[in-house]
Amino acid sequence: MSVDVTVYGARYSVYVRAVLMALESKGVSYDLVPVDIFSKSEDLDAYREIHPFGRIPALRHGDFILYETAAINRYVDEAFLGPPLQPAQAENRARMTQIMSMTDSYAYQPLVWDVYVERISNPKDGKPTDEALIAAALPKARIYFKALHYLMGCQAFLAGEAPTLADFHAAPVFGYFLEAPEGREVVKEFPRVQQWWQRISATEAFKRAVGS
Ligand SMILES: N[C@@H](CCC(=O)N[C@@H](CS)C(=O)NCC(=O)O)C(=O)O
Repeated sequence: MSVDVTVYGARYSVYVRAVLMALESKGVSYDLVPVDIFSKSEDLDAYREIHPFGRIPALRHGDFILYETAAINRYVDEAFLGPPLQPAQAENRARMTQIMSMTDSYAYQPLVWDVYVERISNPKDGKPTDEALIAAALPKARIYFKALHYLMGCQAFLAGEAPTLADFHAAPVFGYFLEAPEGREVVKEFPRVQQWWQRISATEAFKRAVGS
């Protein structure tokens, strides 16, 4: 579908990846306009006209500008044709929202920043690793995985039998966490969650979003 859609951000961001997964799943074409949050603050001044908090992503569809990933992805699902990305049934829809919020509140910081950044990204950049941060993050990761294990039950995806916005929120966070050896070890304790990861990471939407 050729429409006037722009995503502002960088492909390395888990939240940008979540939005790209939604757009890819809907078959919506988009331009990715680079915004590097690690650049000097002055470089971000123009971008703050779009996103006053200076975070990525933001989305523009024609004249309509939107930021906050959960809002963007709901809009993408509702504004464009393509397979539904939110469950029709109220309970599953609530689960989807719950898992998106859990991922923001309890998983993003420990899995991405405390484990991935400390174990993988810092050494690559010649920075020291804070082992205490990693050690403190792993029990938090276990709580998150245990909750996902129970919430997803025997369904193929986190909030039903087809991928939803919950999967798009969680998958990029998993992708980074699993680069760390500790991450791979922890996930082995949760076979249902591990099987989900194999399913979601094999989707074209995920592969295109991460640029593989
Ligand atoms: N609540 C925001 C979070 C977005 C977010 O934190 N993005 C990160 C990159 S993954 C960012 O822009 N960080 C820049 C910063 O913390 O200054 C959303 O849902 O879009």
